[in-house]
Amino acid sequence: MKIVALAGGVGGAKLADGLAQLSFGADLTVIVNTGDDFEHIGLKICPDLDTVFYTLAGVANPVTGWGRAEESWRALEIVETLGGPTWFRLGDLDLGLHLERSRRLRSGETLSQITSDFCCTLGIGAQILPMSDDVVPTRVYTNEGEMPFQEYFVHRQCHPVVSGFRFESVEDAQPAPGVLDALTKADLVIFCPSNPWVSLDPILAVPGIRDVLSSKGRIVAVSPIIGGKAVKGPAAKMYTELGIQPSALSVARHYADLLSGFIMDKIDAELHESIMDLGIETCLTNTLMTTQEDRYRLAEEVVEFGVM
Ligand code: FO1
Repeated sequence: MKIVALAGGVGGAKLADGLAQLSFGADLTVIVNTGDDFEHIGLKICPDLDTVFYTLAGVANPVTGWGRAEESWRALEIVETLGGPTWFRLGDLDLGLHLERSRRLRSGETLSQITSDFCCTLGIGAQILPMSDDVVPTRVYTNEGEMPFQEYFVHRQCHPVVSGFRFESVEDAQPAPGVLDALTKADLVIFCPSNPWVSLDPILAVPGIRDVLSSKGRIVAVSPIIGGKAVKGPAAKMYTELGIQPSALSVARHYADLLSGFIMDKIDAELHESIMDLGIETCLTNTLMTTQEDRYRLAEEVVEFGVM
């Protein structure tokens, strides 16, 4: 069976990891948001791509979810001593990847080629694809003006009041090689539990992707909102500021035109009927992925439900 997962950062990476552990791991393609990518201290940083990559390679930092396990921060200490920017924390091991990727990008290789090579080197069986090789930076509209995503999210810790997002130049972007083909051939497409507005919307905005998805019968989404709260990150604060109730129902409504099924936590059982009223089949289960076993169990349940 061919499965395609659309993923943003930590939540998406965890479910993708569970899917990769299923016996058909080699037939898994993960399409990853690159709207969060930016240039920092002269290097190209691809936070969501790297979170998926490190998680599937089994080397992700278990505390933060992003960056690497057993990290050290000597280089960052020197940057700080020299008066450079340290608000975006790049560890020594992590820096190795950014240096090598930046070098190859400068020599003219594409992000998808480089990602594919890195996956092979680390023995990742699943195919990880950036949504596009083109640069499509997410810009955030706030009460303090428009700003780049990482400036808002990490530097300003989401304090500015957000009123919307735009994905710069997305209309001119092309899906990365393999993206449309994987979606066309997929038996099941899974929207991972990532923030719909900032992690999956950039992917859906790349020309051609939504068109292919519109013609697919089997698309399921896993809610990143459990009991009105985001599992990780400030999604609930964003929702409130955008005038959206932070709930699994809002997530289901957001994707309603594309979904055949929706997986949400048992704690949100009272929303079940409202989601069924949208014409979407729902599955109630434990969606919190605390352990490695949780990832695998949820992945199994999502696939079983999705192909039913
Ligand atoms: N998130 C933070 O909150 N603080 C950081 O210092 C930080 C550094 C960082 C370095 C590499 C990387 O791949 C990710 C990093 N992230 C950091 C996470 C990341 O920027 C966001 O969680 C995503 O962009 C949202 O999905």
